[in-house]
Amino acid sequence: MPDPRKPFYLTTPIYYVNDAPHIGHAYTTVAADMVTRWHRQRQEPVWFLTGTDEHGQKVMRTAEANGVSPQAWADRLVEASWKPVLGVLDVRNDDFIRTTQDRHTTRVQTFIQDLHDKGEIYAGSYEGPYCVGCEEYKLPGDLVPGTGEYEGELVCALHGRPVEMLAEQNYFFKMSEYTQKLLDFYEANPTFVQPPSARNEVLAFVKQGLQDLSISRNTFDWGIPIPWDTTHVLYVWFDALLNYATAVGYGSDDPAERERFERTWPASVHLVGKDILRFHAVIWPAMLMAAGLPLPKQVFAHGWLLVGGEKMSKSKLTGIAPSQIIDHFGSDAFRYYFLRAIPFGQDGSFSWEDLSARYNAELANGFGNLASRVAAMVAKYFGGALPAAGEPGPGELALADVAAKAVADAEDAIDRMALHEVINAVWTIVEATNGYITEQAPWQVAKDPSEREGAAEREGAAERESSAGLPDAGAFRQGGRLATILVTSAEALRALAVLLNPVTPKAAAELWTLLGAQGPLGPLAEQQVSAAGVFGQLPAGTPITKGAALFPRLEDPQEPLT
Ligand code: ME8
Repeated sequence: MPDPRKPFYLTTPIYYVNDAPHIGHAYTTVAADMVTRWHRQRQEPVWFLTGTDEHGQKVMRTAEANGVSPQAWADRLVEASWKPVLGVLDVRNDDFIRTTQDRHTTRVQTFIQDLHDKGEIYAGSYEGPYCVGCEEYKLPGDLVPGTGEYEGELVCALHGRPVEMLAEQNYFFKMSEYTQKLLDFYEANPTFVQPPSARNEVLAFVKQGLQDLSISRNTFDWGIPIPWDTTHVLYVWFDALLNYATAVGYGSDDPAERERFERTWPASVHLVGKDILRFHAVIWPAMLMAAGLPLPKQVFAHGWLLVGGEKMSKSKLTGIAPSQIIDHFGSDAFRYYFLRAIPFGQDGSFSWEDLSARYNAELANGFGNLASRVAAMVAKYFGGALPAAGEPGPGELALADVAAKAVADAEDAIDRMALHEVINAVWTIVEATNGYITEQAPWQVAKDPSEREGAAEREGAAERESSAGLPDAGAFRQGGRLATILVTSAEALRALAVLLNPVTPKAAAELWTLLGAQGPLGPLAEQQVSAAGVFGQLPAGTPITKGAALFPRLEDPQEPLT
């Protein structure tokens, strides 16, 4: 039975299959995974779509260079690289669309025929510089003087390579008619394009006035045929943008699929890199307006991963495969690092040194060690069973306040797509709990004879003297200070497991097991974010186990480079 509520529907770009994924692609995908996992942890219905963009000249030329058909090339790359990387990154997408699938191609034809029938498309001719890297006709202002082997030529600012002059008979979409409609829409929907820097860029671009868009090509055939003139194939971007609608049932003959589209569309967020902002924030809404379909709620453009100060890319040989990092640090550390270290929406530089330093300081020493210490103390003083807490004192109340505030701040930040702020907020619990344990010094409290079982009944200094030192496990008093400190610390860890599940799902699951929380509280996935900060959930007697370190310290962080 499908959930009748409208899902939180989030998409990543569909990636070109001309090459294998690098950490730039992985960055968008793990960000999307964190956001959708967070919404799931809120117990909302969620739909998370990713996939591959397989038509166009870029893919066709790569296939030709490798001596295979574009379809065979795409099949190979999708199966060998693009699908497996999702597992490597620990990503839980609900669907994976390929633009060569029938469900996409037939529905795209329905869309384009509809636009044609509505008088939104006309035949014309176009001549201009085309960048195959961008799959886009360029405006004169988009080109820059080349350097090195391209000295004296004008090149694409993004790819640094010469453009090609194309002159073609094409079909055109009357995009110029949407200039004012789009400006009105942006005005009425101030959060449609985010962050503000992206919004400003889009506003400035559209205010110059839009040109009609060439949407077909007839010099090659690797694309979706135009239904009323099969000598043309559809422009790859028109085809690609439609994936967001076709994947959830747009244009299907099947009533169940049509119902799914009604229920799922419009998308809540299209998450993209800033390189493809205009396609998503200008062309796509104009296409939807022309078809009379609802517009997505938001296009969020994040910044670029830079390596050596430049946008990381395979074509410039700065590409790093996700597995180069994950084989050494693990998928949790990969996700945590990129989502916390780079303010989401801004550019950020990747460096092995920064990654190693954060891994050891924050994940191994800050978080992992906290879990190990608490588990070890419950084992040592209470035989591995969580004791009953006593009345909370000021230290306990302060820590519970930190947790409650962290939840509120993280919830606010996720709705603004400030992913780094979400993690910063959650991390206040890690820091405050480490501080609380240092301050409360449970190992000192354990030396206090009044903490021992039966202490109230015992009499005489001599007896107290004789049993000083470390009593046997299980000999400590339920409801005492030591018990209260450890229960409070375990409650902080419980909150962390829930709140970090979207970011570091493997460590969160291990922590849930370590805390023995499944028995009394049920599966981690079913815990509500909003209740995570409320202390007092783990009952006395919950078995706490000393597991392996969540994030073992790495002694040789440079290893992957050698
Ligand atoms: O543009 N830093 O596909 P693509 C951050 N098929 N993100 C990066 C990045 C970097 N250095 N490099 C790539 C396409 N990305 C089209 C999309 S959607 C209807 C069609 C990420 O394979 C970022 O999300 O070139 C960027 O927008 C996307 O990969 C481009 O992937």
